[in-house]
Amino acid sequence: MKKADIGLIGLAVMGENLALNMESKGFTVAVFNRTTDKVKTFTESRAKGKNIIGCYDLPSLVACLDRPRRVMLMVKAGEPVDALIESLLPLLSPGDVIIDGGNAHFPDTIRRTKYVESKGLLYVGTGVSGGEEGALNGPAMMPGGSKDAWPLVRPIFQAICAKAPDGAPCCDWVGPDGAGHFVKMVHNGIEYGDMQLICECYQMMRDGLGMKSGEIGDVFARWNETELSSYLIGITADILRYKDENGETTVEHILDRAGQKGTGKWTAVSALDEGVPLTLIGEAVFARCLSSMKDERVQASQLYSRQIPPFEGDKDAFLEQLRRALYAGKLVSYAQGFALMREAAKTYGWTLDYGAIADMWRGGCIIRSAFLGEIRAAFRRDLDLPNLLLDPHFKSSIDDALPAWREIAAYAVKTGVPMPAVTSALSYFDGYTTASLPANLLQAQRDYFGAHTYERIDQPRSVFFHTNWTGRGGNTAAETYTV
Ligand code: NBP
Repeated sequence: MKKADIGLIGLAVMGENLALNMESKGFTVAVFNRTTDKVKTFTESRAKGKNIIGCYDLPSLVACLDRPRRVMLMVKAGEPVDALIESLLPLLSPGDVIIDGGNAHFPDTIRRTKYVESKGLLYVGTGVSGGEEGALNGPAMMPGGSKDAWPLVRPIFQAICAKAPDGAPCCDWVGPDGAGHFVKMVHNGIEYGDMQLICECYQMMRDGLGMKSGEIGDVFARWNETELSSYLIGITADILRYKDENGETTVEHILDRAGQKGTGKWTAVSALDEGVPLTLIGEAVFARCLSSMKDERVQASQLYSRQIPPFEGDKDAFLEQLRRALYAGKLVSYAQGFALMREAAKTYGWTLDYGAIADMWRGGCIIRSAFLGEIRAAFRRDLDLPNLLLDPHFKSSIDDALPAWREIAAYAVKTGVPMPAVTSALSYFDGYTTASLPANLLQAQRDYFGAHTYERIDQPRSVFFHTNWTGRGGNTAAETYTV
């Protein structure tokens, strides 16, 4: 019997669809699932008649595989991955590859790569984005881990992944150990930001302009024809126009409590660890937390009841301003996300190709958009660009959008329509583009109460001074360090 090209463990939504995708590209896939009924169901239904071999225990799965063996895990992230690695290690041989395609937290992938390599095997932690449909028809894939594994997994990954509009595979080697899962985590953080920005525009149209869902859907459909063209804007238009069997708009019946699985939070925590201002994604995570406090919000809304004033003005002109504010907010979000990757790359010793990352995200994944082509171009112009806001193309985009962005932020603040991502993005922009911030006063405060010292503008950097502000303190300064 022909041996399988790859083994796939975990037949939930992602695993099943990835197995079918691999098979459709000519690979033979051996599959296993902890609850073995699912193997039977799968092989007797969707996988019936295909080159998919159902296995009912791990030794049988491993025995089916061509060497060097490739085993991909598509199971719940966390402890199940460690448990499966432990079970697989005695069954595999040096040179075989274990691949984790789930949403692992990147420090786990760093640890697992070291561990699996210490046993003589190779390890790949790959981000897979695109949900159910992507898994079946072509996801974006962000692999990292043992570099020697790349030639072994590349033919399969680049066959099954999405292709960008110019045909380029949306999968390339990202870097060592946890680099792939880190980039996938930032992708998910950016996804949180994009979704939040879109939702804020929806709320402004609904509550600020008094528009109905279908009409708002039409606006998003029109925006999808502009530089905002993206998967998320497209599905937003579909959702807002979707009606149930009673002719009612489904979105209006959905409870406004957002769920989250943690990748946005990880991105924000990583930004705090790296000292990178990632305000937009942070706001997006907190906006989900705030939304989940439904009962408290209802109570507070009664205590602080307010009427959003009816909109008076040129609605079309306002909508165009809103579109520009969304674009500008999105640009800030990506600028912050790429800045985070740059800092993390230094911390973890990765060499990341930011143009290639933007390239990989152009197809298959949830944040796919025309905009990513512009980001790729910016990094092709300047490989070492520290922040997308410094790129000449994006500078002119921001110049175009800025008056509208300020109008929308001001209108939101004045009328009480919450737009935390749009407004905090503007605050970040204003801070980032201000040469002199009030941190001179802040340093003085720190020195006053804690003798934390300060640098002077008339002295070289890293020379520290302390003032005895009250005349009562001594001249001893605290250690100078940044945490
Ligand atoms: P889930 O994340 O819902 O995981 C279910 C799978 O994990 C089932 O096959 C289940 O087996 C298996 N599993 C669990 Br739970 N505990 C296990 C254990 N201790 N040992 C072995 N298997 C175990 O599935 P999913 O939504 O297909 O996602 C798979 C991975 O891909 C996750 O890491 C997820 O975060 C990631 N991901 C998901 C999406 C998406 O859109 N759903 C997108 C991108 C990435 P059982 O049948 O026996 O319970």
